Amino acid sequence: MAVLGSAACVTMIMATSATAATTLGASAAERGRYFGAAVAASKLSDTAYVTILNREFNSVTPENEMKIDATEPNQNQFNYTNADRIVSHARSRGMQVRGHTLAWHSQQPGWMQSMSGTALRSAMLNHVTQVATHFRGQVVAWDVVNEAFADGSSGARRDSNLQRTGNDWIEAAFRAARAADPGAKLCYNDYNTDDWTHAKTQAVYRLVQDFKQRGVPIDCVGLQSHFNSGSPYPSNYRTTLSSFAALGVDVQITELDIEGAPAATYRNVVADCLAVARCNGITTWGVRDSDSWRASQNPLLFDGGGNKKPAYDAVLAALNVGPTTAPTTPPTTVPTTPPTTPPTTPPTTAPTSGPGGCTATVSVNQWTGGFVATVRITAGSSGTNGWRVNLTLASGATITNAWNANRSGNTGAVQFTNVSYNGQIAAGQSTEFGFQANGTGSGLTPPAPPPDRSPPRPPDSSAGRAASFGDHAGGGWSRPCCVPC
Ligand code: 9MR
Repeated sequence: MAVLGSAACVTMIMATSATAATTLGASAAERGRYFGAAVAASKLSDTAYVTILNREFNSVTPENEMKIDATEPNQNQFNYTNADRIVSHARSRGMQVRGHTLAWHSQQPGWMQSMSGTALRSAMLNHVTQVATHFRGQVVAWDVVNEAFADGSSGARRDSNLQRTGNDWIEAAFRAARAADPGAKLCYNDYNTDDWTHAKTQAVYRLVQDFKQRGVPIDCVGLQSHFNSGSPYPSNYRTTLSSFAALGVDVQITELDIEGAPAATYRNVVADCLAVARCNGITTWGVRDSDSWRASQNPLLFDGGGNKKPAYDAVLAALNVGPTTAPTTPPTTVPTTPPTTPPTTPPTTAPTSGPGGCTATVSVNQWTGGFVATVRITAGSSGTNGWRVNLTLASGATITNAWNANRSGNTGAVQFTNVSYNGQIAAGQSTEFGFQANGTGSGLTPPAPPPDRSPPRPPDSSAGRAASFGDHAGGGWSRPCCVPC
C-alpha cells in the first residue's frame, strides 16, 4: 500500500491546543466528541435561546419534531417541516444531528395506536424506511428504537402494540433503518439503563450482545440519563458505559439532565464519558432550565435567563482536562456479567508517519460474512487540516457503506479522506470514521505475534498486541496509512 507523497497535500496548519476551549462544543470536539442539546423548532425564533445554542453546542437532537406523531400524522402522509427546520439550522452551522426516534410505543399518531399485528408491523417498517430515507446523509445517529424494555426487575420487554407484533420487531426496525440510511449510526436508546446492576440495564446489554453476535446492525447505545432523587446518578455509571462499549458499539449520553444541576454530578458524568473511548458524545435535554421538560427541577446548564450555571463551569472544566486522545486500552472496570463471547479483534496501532503527521489505528468487528471496521486517526504534533487514509482490503472484501469519511473504491486499495467536519484535528487529538463490508477484515489488523517473540500479556490486552506491531511491519497484512493534508 502506498502512502501518498506530501506534495499531494494541499495545506497543513499548525493546530493550537495550548489555550483551553471556551465552549462546550469546541472542547468536546478537541476530544473527538460532540456536546449537544435537544432543540425545539418553536424556539428557533427566540434570540437568547439561539445565541446559546449556536455558541455552545455542536450537535442537535430534535426534542419532538422527528417523533412518529410529528412526521407521519396521517398514515402515509409525511410532514418534515419542523424537523427540516432544525436540521437545516444545525447543519448550516456545522452542527451534527441526532435523529430521535423512529420506533417508539409513545407519541404514536392515533392511526398507529389503533393498529396491531402485521398491519402495524408493516406500517412501522414503512415509517422507519420513509423517515430514514428522507434524512439520509443528514443524521449522524438515529435512535432507531426508543424505550422498548420494562422498568423494574423483570428484564422483560415493555408491553406495547409494537412488542405484540412479535419479539423481532426491534431487529426488523434496525434492518430497515440500515437499508434506508446505510451511513447513519443506529442506536438503541432507553432510560433507567445507567446503573449497571439494574435488570433493565442488563436486559439492554443482552439485546446488544445478541445483535452483535447475530449480525443485526447496531452501532450505538443511548443512555438517556435523566437523573433525579428517585433515579440518581449511579457510582457504577462508568462501568455501564465501558461494558456497553466493550460489546463493540458507541455509547452516547442522549438526554442528560440532573435535578438541581449539582456541579459535582455533572462533572462526574463528563469524566465518566471521557474515560471511555467509545463514549463519543453527550446531549443535554434542552438548553436552559426554562426549556426543560422538568423545568421545576432546574436540571440544565443554563438558567432561565440564559446565564451559565455552576454546572456549566464544571462541565467545561471537566471537558478541558479530558484526554485529547481517547484511551486505547480495554475498559479497566470488569463487567459484573462478563460477555459470553470474547471481545472482537482488539484495536491495533499502525504508526504511519512522523511526529508531525498522523497515525491510524483500526479495529475490526467480524461476523460470518462481514465486518465493521472503525479507524481512529490521531494527529501528530502539527495537527491536521485534512487527512487521508489508505488501506488495502483482503481479497473478496467489499465495502457496502462508510461513515464520517469520503471514500474512493470498494475493494482492494481504498482511500478515505476527511469530510467537512472532521478534517481539522489538533495536535494529539483524534477523530474516527468507519465502514461496513462483506467478506473478511482480517487483513486490516496484524496477526498475533509468534509465541517465541510475544511478551506475556493478559488475555484481553490490546496494548500487548499494539506493542508487537513493529515486529510484523511488512508482513502479510496491510497497515492503514494516514497522511495529513
Ligand atoms: O421532552 C419531550 C417532551 O417535550 C414531550 O412532551 C415528551 C412526550 O413524550 O417527550 C419528551 O422527551 C422524551 C424523549 O423523547 C424520550 N425520553 C424521555 C424524554 C422526556 O420525557
